[in-house]
Amino acid sequence: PQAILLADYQPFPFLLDHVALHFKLHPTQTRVTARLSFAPNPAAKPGQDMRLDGENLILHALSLDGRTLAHTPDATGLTIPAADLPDGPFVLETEVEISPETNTSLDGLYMSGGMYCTQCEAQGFRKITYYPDRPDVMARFDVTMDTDMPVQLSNGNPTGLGAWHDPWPKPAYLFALVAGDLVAHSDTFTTMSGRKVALNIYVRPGDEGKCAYAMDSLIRSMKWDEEVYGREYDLDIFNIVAVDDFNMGAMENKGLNIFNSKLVLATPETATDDDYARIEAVIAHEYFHNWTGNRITCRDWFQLCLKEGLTVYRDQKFSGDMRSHAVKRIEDVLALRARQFREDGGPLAHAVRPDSYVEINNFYTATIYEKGAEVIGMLRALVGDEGYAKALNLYFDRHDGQAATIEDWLKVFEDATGRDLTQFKHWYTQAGTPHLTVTDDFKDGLYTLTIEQKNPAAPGQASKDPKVIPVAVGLLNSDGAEVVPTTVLELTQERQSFAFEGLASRPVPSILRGFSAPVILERESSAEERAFLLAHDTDPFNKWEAGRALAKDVLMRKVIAGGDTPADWLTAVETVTFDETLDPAFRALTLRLPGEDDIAQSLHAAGHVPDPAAIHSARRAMQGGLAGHLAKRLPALIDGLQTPGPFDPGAVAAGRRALRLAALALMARLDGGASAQVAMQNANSMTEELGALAILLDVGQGDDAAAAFRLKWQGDRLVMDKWFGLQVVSAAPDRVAQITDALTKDPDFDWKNPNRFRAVIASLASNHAGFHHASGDSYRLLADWLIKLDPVNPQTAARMSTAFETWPRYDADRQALIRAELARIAATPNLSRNLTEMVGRMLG
Ligand code: DPP
Ligand code: ZN
Repeated sequence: PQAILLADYQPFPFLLDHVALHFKLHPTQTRVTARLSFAPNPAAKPGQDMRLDGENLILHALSLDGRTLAHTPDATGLTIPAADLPDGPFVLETEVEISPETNTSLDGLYMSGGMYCTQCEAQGFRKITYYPDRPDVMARFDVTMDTDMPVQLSNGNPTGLGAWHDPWPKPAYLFALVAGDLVAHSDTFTTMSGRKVALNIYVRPGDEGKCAYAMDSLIRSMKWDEEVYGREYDLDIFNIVAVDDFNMGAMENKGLNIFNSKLVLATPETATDDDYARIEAVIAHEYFHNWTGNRITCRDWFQLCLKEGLTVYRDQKFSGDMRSHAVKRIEDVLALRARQFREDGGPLAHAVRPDSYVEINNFYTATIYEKGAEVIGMLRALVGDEGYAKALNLYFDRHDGQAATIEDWLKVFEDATGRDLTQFKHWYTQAGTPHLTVTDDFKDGLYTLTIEQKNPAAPGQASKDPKVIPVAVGLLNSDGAEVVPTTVLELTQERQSFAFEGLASRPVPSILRGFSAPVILERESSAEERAFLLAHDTDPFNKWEAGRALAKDVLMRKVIAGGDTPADWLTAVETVTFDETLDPAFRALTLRLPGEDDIAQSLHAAGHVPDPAAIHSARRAMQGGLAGHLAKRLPALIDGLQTPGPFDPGAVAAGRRALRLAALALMARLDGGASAQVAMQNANSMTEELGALAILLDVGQGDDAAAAFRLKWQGDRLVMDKWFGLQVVSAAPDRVAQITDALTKDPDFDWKNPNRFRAVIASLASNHAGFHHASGDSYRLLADWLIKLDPVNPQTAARMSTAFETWPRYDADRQALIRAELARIAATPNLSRNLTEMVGRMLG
């Protein structure tokens, strides 16, 4: 397949003023009529052919200004030669036939649980009708439909049953249509200018009692975007629909967001605290896209981070405001390191704004999203809050209604603040995670920090210029008092020194506060210094980070050289765990040991070859040592954290549950799971029920509990996804392939449903020691399933293939095993473009 290059961008030769669509819905023979009103684009070279995208369409009629045309489409679209096109405006009309029921790709118009629904980002609209399916072609839409379904939805405002008018010009990827037997959970929102907006969350009958939290999150998001960004909603109605079969988390279609049902439906009995937090975050994310994505969209798909990085940045801040900024930041950085640093350090590394792709769906990645958000956080650190606010206002003023680029985005910051961002742009164009090395010196009251940056090579990018890196630093004296408050140092050279004067004694530096840049910080530091920062740092992120770095040092040393768990770490963790002045959520995070994949990543970076089995046993031994050390104090901690009374999904109560479960997990290492059994029996929330079950499975005492859990939750798809996933995640390394294989033969393993497929097959990859078992059984199993899924749902198959991206870390035997599976996938006949590209990049 041919790569598409950023450098080849050309505007579409025609402007599309208006689109009228009519759908005669039928499971296998839907007819779509499209009336497209075009005019020549003055910004493009005149006299060009018109190329329309179209896939899997049966063309029944084609006419231009009422005259029938006889052009024959090819496999990817339809060309109308310039000679057949008038000089001025014209109307092109098509009628095509499509088959939603047999569309298993969940891309375009498809059916899920008897309802019609759509997913058009990035390029699904071309499976609905012939169209210039690119984000810089923006048009006003009118939609009508013909169906017996009681609920008939599309974008914009309703003008009758199944008739919709969207006044805001939009690209086709934001189109949506839903028709089904649905019920609504409804509310209203009055905007800052006093307009009343109808809000509906549509679900299948029986689920209407599970929408309250999503609705509450939506209302809070709408209010937040008014208060913090001055952005008001712009239609009379905002609809959300929950569907069970969905490739992504959710989709921001104008006025009609479509969500994976797991990110909408929640009750205390069925959803965990993590589910609640994700629902809140994703509802906000999709709503925030209304301005950052929809009103201002992307010129082309290379600019995807323009809307995704910014919208992730916005939803992270929203969640921080709703919950705890410190805890949210720690969680975001944990996820960034686990997913983005992993990606950035392997064969799939790519820039936040890539300059080439084969299949755009392969670029909905942690780099575009999460690193894209980090880049905006850095920009804000460099220009300040006021500069950021000015720049964003200018962005909305200048680009509203446009399809913009990263150049436009940076220009807005330059114009609003006067700052030159030429060097900053490297963050968008260069892949790879920078490494910072810090050394320090103290003499006669002068403290000097010397920071060096190294930008490692990435695929297609060998040498790199230094980046501008905001490094937030604070200094503490030996009593733990802060002598220099947080200061942002701007590292612009490869090696640079920063001086602090007038200090009475050698300070302890707290570097990269708040994780001010997405970099790997390398600094030789003693266990004493880390423990000191864990006890005294005023920056909550770095306080946690000190504890994590300490735990990581201990764990890595244990993997490499074996030996006991040092007492200074045990004491430091104990102090935090029982410090009642600290947020329980923070204490729970401090109790969490670095994950096995994280240790493998760090060992590899330090020049070792990670042994997954050794990492697994060292980590378990360290947990066991911690449990033993805290033994006497655990029961009181567990009892004291009980949360009686009605379930409260808020962050404070969730933090208490998290700490209680962390303590129960340690306790299970001492009592064989007896306390967890009791907790499971008395659980009054899914968080506790599932958490206790995970603990029991982890200590090998969960079989009966898992069977009982299944009986109880058999009828609830979303809860059963959790059940499936947990069996795999908690399986002992030498049993994981066998257990996974058995689960795939379960009658409830509906593998065409992405949530269920992910629950089983993606969990296989997240059981680090089990996935990398020396037998290679798990590698084979994953490859078998990717090959099976690919013809049915290439997007999900390709996404899941990233489990293999870490192969270069491991020993020669494992490398050979993984590469053999990748080669086997690559050799499969008729492999999708999606999976072909992924496997090819991983093989290098
Ligand atoms: N629906 C996905 C998201 O919101 C893609 N835009 O990020
Ligand atoms: Zn998004």
